[in-house]
Amino acid sequence: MTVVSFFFFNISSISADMVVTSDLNKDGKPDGWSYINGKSVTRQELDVNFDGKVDSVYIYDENGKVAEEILDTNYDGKMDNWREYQDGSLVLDKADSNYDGKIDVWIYVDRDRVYRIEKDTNGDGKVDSVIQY
Ligand SMILES: [Ca+2]
Ligand SMILES: [Ca+2]
Ligand SMILES: [Ca+2]
Ligand SMILES: [Ca+2]
Repeated sequence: MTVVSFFFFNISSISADMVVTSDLNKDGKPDGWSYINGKSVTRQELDVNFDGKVDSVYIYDENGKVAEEILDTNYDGKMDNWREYQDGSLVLDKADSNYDGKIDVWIYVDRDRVYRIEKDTNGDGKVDSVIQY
């Protein structure tokens, strides 16, 4: 009896917070991972170019809207674009435009309008160019 109840305890804890994988190109290898907490998807990871490395991560808020996107836009295995959303709207787009591992462009958005762009043009990690709209 003890063994059986322990088994059921494990099953319920898995279904409360589980990962569902998908295989979009049907090559037998997973390329999509959905993290589900209760009934809502909290996070999705995708391997868009099917090279075995996750290149797109989507994090969802409690209303099911995208809260954050993390992308590997040149598919080198390192993330280079971070987009933050508030209530489903883009507010900050951070990019590593030269793919050296350091963020060098910050784009601030308010109601679909870019109002500020900051850049680190010499790669020292500090903002040295600001454009304000
Ligand atoms: Ca696949
Ligand atoms: Ca990939
Ligand atoms: Ca990259
Ligand atoms: Ca950079």
